[in-house]
Amino acid sequence: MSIPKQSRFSIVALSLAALVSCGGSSQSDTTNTIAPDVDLLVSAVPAIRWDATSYQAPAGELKIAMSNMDSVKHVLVILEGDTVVGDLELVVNKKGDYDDGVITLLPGEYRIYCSIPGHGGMDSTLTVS
Ligand SMILES: [Cu+2]
Repeated sequence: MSIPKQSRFSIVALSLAALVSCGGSSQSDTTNTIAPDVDLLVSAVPAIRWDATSYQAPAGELKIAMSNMDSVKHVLVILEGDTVVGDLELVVNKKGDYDDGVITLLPGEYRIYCSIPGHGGMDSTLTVS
């Protein structure tokens, strides 16, 4: 299950509002805040999985981000069938790491896959329309 884009942005907006309203000046650079211009967020979660079995995105130029809630390295690539699409390769080495990149996708069915050996379970569907 993926969180609809609208509500994800609302959550970010609420978090920012909360930060501002408490008057703190210690906003940290190390928080894993998702940039508001990300089109698709994929999280690696414990037991070597993605946080959803299917994702959706609009066709065109996409900014894809990966956050690591797991404790091992992951490398996200986009596959069409068994072939890597474009040159997007997102790498997170440890818990809390974040990476993002841009790829242009035509409408179709893709796979969000982790290329680390033994991580074949990290294989979710990406529907671009
Ligand atoms: Cu992995």
